Amino acid sequence: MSCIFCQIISGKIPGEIVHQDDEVIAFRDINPRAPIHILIVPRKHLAALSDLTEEELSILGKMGGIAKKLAEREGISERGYRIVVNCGAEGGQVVPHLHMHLLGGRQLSDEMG
Ligand code: DGP
Repeated sequence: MSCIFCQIISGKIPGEIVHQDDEVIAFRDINPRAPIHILIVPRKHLAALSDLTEEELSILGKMGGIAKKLAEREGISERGYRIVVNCGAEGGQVVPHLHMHLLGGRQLSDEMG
């Protein structure tokens, strides 16, 4: 099992887990770009958004709902936050396991890329 996120999901390597259910896990990013930087990750190894089948797309709604709840729990819901899903090399995806970034706790740049 070479995927770093699969290893966190299975408990082989540690992660600061802030949410888990039967389909999705969320943990703090090891290299936070904002005071709150959480990764929301499906347990199933899905490589990237571009690889999802029609049936698999629904996981994004679940991940978005968890991001919303985590933002509330982390106290950034009213101030605002950003959700990012990088896809592929030019999209800046480094870890080839689908994930959603939840970023907040400071004024984020208006640059989108
Ligand atoms: P992306 O560029 O969208 O593929 O973002 C991957 C993120 O994963 C990046 O912000 C750093 C984070 N990351 C990489 N390895 C680890 C790890 O071992 N543990 C944790 N918690 N985060 C990691």
